[in-house]
Amino acid sequence: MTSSTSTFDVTTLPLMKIHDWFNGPYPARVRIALAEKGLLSRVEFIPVNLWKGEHKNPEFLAINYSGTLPVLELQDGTLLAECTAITQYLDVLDGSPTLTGQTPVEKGLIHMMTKRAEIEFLDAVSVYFHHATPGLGPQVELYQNPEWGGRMRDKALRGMRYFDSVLRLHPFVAGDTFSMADIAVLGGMIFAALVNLAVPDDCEALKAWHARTQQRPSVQLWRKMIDDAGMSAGEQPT
Ligand code: GTS
Repeated sequence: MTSSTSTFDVTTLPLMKIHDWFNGPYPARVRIALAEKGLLSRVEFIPVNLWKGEHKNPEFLAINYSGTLPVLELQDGTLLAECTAITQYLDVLDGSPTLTGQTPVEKGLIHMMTKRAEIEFLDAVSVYFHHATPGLGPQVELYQNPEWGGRMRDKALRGMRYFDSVLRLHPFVAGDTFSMADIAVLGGMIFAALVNLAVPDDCEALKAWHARTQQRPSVQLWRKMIDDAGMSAGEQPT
């Protein structure tokens, strides 16, 4: 992790706010990125309760037009939505990007694989959740299209097979080092577990990569934040 290898003093950074919901799959991506960068102590988390539809309230839509979490708020009022944009910002703060690539080729590959992780896997699981399962409940899910949701479930399974084939070739999603692309696939795995979408048995490389990533201090810190709240990833509060 950058915190242990860099001389950069994170305590010089102004405090940031993250609007999120503590056990959501997309928020997990930014929380893991924060942990990778050793920045968790510089962040105040502002809870936005998805299950109550707070992300669709006019006050929150003024913060993020898309009505999604997470959102990073800087001290000067700058608002950054989209996990990729937030991760990119966090990664260059210390002048030593570890998650988004150093060279032009690394940057290009990581961007491509992150986008693929979203399109082919994570976003597909999310559409399945919102359209073909009860999702966030009838008060929040005002329009559902179960057929579309079912197609996206199949797409997500194809996505798992694609990433399995990628991980048969190299240890991480975008090559030889852990990156933002791995975090995006982790988001997909977190969401898939939440909706009981099992990884096909023959996706051995994907499973082995997943087991390896669970040993990373960043992933363990993310899980601890959820455990400390007494809930599992994505579980609905009572
Ligand atoms: N493209 C966005 C990103 O990368 O940040 C997607 C963000 C997203 O979909 N976030 C989820 C959300 O706000 C949060 S969670 O479901 O993972 O907890 N979903 C609510 C909704 O109604 O779509």
